[in-house]
Amino acid sequence: MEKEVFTLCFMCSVRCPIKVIVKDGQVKWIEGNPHVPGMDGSLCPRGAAGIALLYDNERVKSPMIRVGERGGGHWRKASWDEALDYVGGKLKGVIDKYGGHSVVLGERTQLATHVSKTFLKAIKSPNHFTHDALCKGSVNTACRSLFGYTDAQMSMDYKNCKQIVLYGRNIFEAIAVKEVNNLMDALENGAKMTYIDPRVTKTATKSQRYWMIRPGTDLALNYALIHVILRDRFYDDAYVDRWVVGLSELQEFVGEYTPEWAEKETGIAAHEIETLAQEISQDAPHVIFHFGYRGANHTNEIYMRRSIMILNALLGSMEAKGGFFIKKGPGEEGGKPARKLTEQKFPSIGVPRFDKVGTPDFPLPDPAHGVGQMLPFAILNKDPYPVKALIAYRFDPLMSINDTNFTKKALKELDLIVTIDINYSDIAWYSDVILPESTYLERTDCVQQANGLKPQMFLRQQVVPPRYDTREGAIILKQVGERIGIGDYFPYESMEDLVKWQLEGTGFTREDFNAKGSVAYGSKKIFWDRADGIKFKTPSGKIEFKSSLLEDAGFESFPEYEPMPSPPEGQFRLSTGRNALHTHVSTQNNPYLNEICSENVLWINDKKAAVLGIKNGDMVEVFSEHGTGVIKAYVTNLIHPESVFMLHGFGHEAESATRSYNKGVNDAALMKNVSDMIGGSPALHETFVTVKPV
Ligand SMILES: Nc1nc2c(c(=O)[nH]1)N[C@H]1C(S)=C(S)[C@@H](COP(=O)(O)OP(=O)(O)OC[C@H]3O[C@@H](n4cnc5c(=O)[nH]c(N)nc54)[C@H](O)[C@@H]3O)O[C@H]1N2
Ligand SMILES: Nc1nc2c(c(=O)[nH]1)N[C@H]1C(S)=C(S)[C@@H](COP(=O)(O)OP(=O)(O)OC[C@H]3O[C@@H](n4cnc5c(=O)[nH]c(N)nc54)[C@H](O)[C@@H]3O)O[C@H]1N2
Ligand code: SF4
Ligand SMILES: [Mo]
Repeated sequence: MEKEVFTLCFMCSVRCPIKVIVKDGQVKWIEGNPHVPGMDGSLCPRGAAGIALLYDNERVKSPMIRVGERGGGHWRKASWDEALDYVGGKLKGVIDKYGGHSVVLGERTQLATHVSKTFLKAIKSPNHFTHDALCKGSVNTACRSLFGYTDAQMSMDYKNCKQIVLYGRNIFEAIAVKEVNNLMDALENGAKMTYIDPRVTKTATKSQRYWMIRPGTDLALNYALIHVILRDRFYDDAYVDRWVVGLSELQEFVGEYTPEWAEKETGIAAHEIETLAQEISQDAPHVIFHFGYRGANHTNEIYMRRSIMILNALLGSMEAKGGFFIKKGPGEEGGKPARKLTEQKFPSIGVPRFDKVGTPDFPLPDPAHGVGQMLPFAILNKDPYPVKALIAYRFDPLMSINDTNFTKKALKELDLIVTIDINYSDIAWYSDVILPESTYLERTDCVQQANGLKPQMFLRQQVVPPRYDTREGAIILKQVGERIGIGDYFPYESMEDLVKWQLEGTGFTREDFNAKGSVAYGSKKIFWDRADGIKFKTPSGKIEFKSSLLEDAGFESFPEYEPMPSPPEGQFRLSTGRNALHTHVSTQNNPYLNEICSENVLWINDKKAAVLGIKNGDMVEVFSEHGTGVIKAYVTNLIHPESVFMLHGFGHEAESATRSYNKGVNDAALMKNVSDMIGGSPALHETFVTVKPV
């Protein structure tokens, strides 16, 4: 018997809508949901490898309780009752002794995030954090400082853009399928792409203009672009007049940042900067200066991300066709969003967060996400109070927070580490208990509220029953909750119950999702009127170049540019990123993907390599003051001489994941744990490394 199920991919967090074909109980085929514009039946390589995840026999197959030393790799199988009782008992002990706030839950934002937040609120812990700060916290803060919306509340109309500028936004390798398809359509219709990166990526090869920028100097480039646009009055006068606060301050500030000045800092010719400014303003407002997906590079990241959005604002691209738009929610169509468990009443908390977000020490990062990389500091310094238990839910602090040795040292201090994962991740390997979740093809999940030009809801629905003794995350947390006396906050017995509860009052039913996997609140695309109808959420109701968010917290709107240091002789600035074949730290053990890409290599400039006596394919030692690794060199002229690059997510330590164990190098083990202390992102590209032949 054959059936078709419409659901959502989860080989990465993009959650592309997919169609899955099941024959005789086996998943045979996955493709992009043909009912969803922009998917067009397509998938990325990771999405196609979802079948290999389902049938991977190296997943975590039942609850596991550690025996012996933490990280020693000795486990015993446990029943769910035993594992849940064990976790409940330990958690209760920690909460009774140190208070609910000594428990931290870190997760990759996902559909059941409202369930985890509920769990923490119920135990009076403010300490929920997501991956967001580690990925793009400074983009989030930059957007709030200008528009009053987070980056996640905004998006881009790729399909209709006429020019797009990408700052290391490697869109054709760091993939979201709809974005790729829509941008390809735009390019086929004559749109122009400018790509800026110290490394020639696949996206660089598809662009009309590529600039091999000196690493870390994008802000200087943008100040020069802004300089030209203001000097030559290329900006959209009427739009800026209506919507912008602080133009004259900006004008005065960028006066000294000429293209000739920027050429010296960035290595990009002044006349090229002039040409881009002129050319792109002719296509305004149908232009996108992309604010970046991963905005976690340097300690001044918030200002770099602000500079990108200032360029968009000057050319009037907010709420323009082919520009940026603010995502519209169901309220725009008179509808109601899906319910969340966090709408319940909770006891008040009364202590600050472990990362001090929201206090004068760290006022601006988004408290809805927190700043995860502060966890090792909070644990080791017992500041603001002792943290004693960690629940890692679809998140791996050992590979995703920089300076793995330092993070490990901190985690040693904890009384309890519980991991909810599908794989033997490094954090699972380092935990006390692993509670295995069913994979996305095996579970129904919470409703996805998908705001956009057209507000919609999507549903991840179970395609096949779990192959092993695994459960859904929202059920696991409820069952732990029942053991510590907070069960009443989880008013459901199954995921089907929870979905029905979420849909109450929306006017839609569970059955409405069967035909296409989604429901829509209306049929038209909603753009607000650019002349007078844009609802910015800043205190002024305008785009704040001169930002009240920053200035009220004691920070400048326009800080002077500080030159980016070149690495000392013999060293390189280490940078990191993705390719199309892997998701962060998750997929390296996937049988299909591992077969095509099983280890990372170190990109190094050919001239620099020659001086060091390194040939293509040689094994090299790469080290920083934090860690060391041995990796294969990829010697090429496709990378700037100051930079070396490695893919993120390799060098796994979990031995049970045999295909990825000890393959390649973990970038996080080399990088230092420093942050943009205004915006909230870690500064992933602030580490210099030495490279030596072995
Ligand atoms: N050094 C360095 N650090 C980085 C980055 C970098 O490039 N270099 N990138 C940063 C960025 S941009 C991001 S977004 C973060 C990402 O950081 P993470 O969120 O930690 O990384 P992921 O690989 O997305 O997922 C982590 C875990 O989720 C598990 N998982 C996958 N699917 C499921 C599921 O269905 N259920 C459950 N319970 N678990 C599942 C995986 O097995 C994996 O262990 O890392 C950031 N940190
Ligand atoms: N296949 C795949 N796709 C993904 C993901 C995945 O794990 N795998 N993850 C998703 C997530 S969570 C994220 S955050 C995005 C990340 O998406 P992106 O931000 O587009 O991609 P990264 O691969 O992190 O790439 C960073 C790029 O920045 C370049 N770079 C380094 N230094 C500089 C510099 O100083 N200036 C400039 N302009 N560029 C520089 C690097 O060479 C690299 O090519 O991808 C998303 N899509
Ligand atoms: S981008 Fe690829 S892996 Fe991510 S959800 Fe879409 S198809 Fe799945
Ligand atoms: Mo990310």
